Amino acid sequence: MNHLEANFDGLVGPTHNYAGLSFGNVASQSNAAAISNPKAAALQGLAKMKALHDMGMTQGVLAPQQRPDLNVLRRLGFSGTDAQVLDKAYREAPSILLAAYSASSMWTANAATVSPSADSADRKVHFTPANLVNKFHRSIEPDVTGRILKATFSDSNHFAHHQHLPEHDQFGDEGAANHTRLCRNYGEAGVQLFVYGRYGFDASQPAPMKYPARQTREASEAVARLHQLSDANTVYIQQNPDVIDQGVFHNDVIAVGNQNVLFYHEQAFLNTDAAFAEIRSKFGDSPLHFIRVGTDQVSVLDAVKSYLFNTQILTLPSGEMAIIAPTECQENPAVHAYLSSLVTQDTPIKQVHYFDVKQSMQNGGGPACLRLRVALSEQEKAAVNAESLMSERKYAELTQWVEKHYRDRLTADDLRDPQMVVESYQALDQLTQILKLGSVYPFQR
Ligand code: SUG
Repeated sequence: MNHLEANFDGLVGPTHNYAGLSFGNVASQSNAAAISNPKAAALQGLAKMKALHDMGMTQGVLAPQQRPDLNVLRRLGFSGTDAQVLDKAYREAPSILLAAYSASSMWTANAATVSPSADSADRKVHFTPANLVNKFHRSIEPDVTGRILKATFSDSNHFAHHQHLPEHDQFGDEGAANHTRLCRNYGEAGVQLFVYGRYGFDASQPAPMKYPARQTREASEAVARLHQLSDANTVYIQQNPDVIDQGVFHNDVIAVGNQNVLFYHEQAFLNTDAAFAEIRSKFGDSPLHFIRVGTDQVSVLDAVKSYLFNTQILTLPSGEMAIIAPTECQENPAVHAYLSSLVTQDTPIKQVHYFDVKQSMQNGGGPACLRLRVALSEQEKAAVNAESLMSERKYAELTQWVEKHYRDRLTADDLRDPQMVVESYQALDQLTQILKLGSVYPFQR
């Protein structure tokens, strides 16, 4: 039976803005208060989805969250009509208002961890939404994420959904941003790499000094248990705390894997040799490519600025691998030189395609942040909500929907406008019809 890896990208929501909410994420902090363009952001994301569809990939789309989240504002004591809630929050606690408006669910690499059926004991595809507890604006995502995932992958014969992990920093979980899977073919059992930034329960272990480590080892272990993975197909690796302190807030900012390729910066991990030996022994006998980028080739600073490792590595229908990179990689001389030479070397990666996702990049989200990978058999793919899959028609519908509902300029001041709530909820209500998701949003219940 044929197996494939689908990418489910997050559709950028109508309230996309730059709020500087993510301490430790350099781009988010340096673009705080910049003027955003939600329409351009959503169209950039859709153009990438459509391009991957046109390359013969299976491409899906995940709906954004309901924003602003007025329920969380009410829970925090802002009362009255919607307009009063917004106005009070704007005047008394603008940072909280910004958090309630964040369109951060676009970065679906953080939506959940997904394990394919080939690795799980019950032969189902497992999903655990990430609790994202390290950042308030993201910690309000997992319930609705769970609903969207259940509506998209609803067939319980094939898909198993878990509740997000308990909401505490000791179980901080950021989903697939710290998880990658190596395998020979998508349908064969593989090795799932869980990369953690620190231990939640053992303060004597190494940890970053300046910026937070969002993912804990204990969270990764819990997800592996829930997904019924065996020791033979899991490897845990600690992220190098020094690179977290240089702005590598998720492992997918410094390493990315696909099938038998692990593309990584030499400073990405702690105890790299031991971890790689374990990967080799669990992977089995066939060729495995560890593509190491040295600091002399690309510095950590350039990797963070260009998002060289926040690229997608795709296996195209021809069997060749391609890198999907942001245009920032083209603009950075060291990174561009590296990528141009990479495709001429003896590795499976033979193509590089550059995409403009600048609206997302300015908040620290590259091509790989925007997608959640789901490896599927043909049968499992047939069980996915068909309206969530990209096609010529779906692309046209979604583009029109964005053109109709989205603003092309948003500042922090605009967020006190009650009309934003009306506009955003109307757009989302229509989206659930386009994607045939049912009532996934609290305002629809
Ligand atoms: O969680 N940025 C996101 C970016 C997530 C990127 N994801 C991966 N690397 N997988 C974050 O830091 C910024 C929001 C703001 O500042 O407006 C933000 O949430």
